[in-house]
Amino acid sequence: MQQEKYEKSGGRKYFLFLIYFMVLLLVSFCWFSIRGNRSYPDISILCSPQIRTVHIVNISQLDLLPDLPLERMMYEQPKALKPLRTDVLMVTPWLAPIIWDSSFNIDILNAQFHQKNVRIGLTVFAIKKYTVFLQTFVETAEKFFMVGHKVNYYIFTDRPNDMPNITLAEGRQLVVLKVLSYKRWQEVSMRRMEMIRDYSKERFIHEVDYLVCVDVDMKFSDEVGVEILSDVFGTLHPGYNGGPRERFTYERRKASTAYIPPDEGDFYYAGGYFGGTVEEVYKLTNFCHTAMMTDKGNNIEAVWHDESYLNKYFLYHKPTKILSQEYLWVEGWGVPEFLKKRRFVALQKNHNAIRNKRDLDRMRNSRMRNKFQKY
Ligand code: 5GW
Ligand code: MN
Repeated sequence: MQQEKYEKSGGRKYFLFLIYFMVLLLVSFCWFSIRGNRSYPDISILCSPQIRTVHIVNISQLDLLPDLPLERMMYEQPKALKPLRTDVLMVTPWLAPIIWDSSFNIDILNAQFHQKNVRIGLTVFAIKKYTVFLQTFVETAEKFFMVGHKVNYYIFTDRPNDMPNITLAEGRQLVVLKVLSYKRWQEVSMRRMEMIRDYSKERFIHEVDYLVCVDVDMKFSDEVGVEILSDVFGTLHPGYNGGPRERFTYERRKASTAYIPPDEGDFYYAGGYFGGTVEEVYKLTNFCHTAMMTDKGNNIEAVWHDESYLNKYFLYHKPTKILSQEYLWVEGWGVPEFLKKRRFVALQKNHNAIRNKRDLDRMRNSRMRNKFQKY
């Protein structure tokens, strides 16, 4: 009896299990078929775009780089075994070119820079009586500076009303930036670094690609074009042509941030002519201004002011291009054999008319006079 009961209940259990299994099978079949049906349209939609998506993901930035070939040009073939000049150094030990006449083809360079639609800012300071230099400066720049390119003149002055009215060529504009003047002439000269830095951040970075920062007591007398442009460039001071580094008038007091030891230094760079991309000029001017402020806090001022700090900067941040003395000469000086062009020359200043009596007393040890005597 018990055996029979057992068998009966075992049979029922088996039957129930079978039904349970069938239901499970049916439910999972329905589930999969519904899911399957639902996913079909998804797959068909995704299928072809998926292929495209995969394709887009595989495109690299490198595939999107524009190809900008130059047009056919006729010019003299460069010769690998024939140096263009042998009388001057044309490249630094860190392979930065030094720009001398007949070392470049301006047509090739113009074509390259026109393609980039380059915009150049020329900064100049005319504080107090130095506004007298503006007319000649801008007029000669119109004739010789970056002709055919986009140029913004940035004139920093405390006397905006002194700005002469000059008609500019197309693509060029003049921006007058009103700034405060400083009592000491050294400060007038040095604070240029701070102002160029601040305006680079605020304005220049949005308006131009390169900055060229120069003295105003100057005139252009030959072409100055895109051959000068590079990430960061300095200019050989006209007072030094290859003298030994220990004779350069670098700052020699260790207490100054501008200090350069006698066994270091490449060239003596002029304070009145440097430039580069806005980013690089920002870094340079920020360094110089910060170093000046550190020194000021320690009651020390470098011997040739902004020029000393610039020379310190270039010692450990090598310029990517160097302009020869063609780009910074002095009116009335003789013309040495190596100087084929005088593109930008310092005017002989009538010191009495331009500078204050008090300034003149302090200028007895004038930096230009001192340096010029050494030439
Ligand atoms: C005034 C007195 C002595 C020295 C400089 C100034 C002075 C310079 C000034 O009264 N106003 C002024 O705008 N500057 C700016 O600083 C000019 O842009 C000037 O070109 C620059 C450097 O001064 P320089 O040109 O007299 O300096 P050096 O070394 O070329 O003789
Ligand atoms: Mn000057």
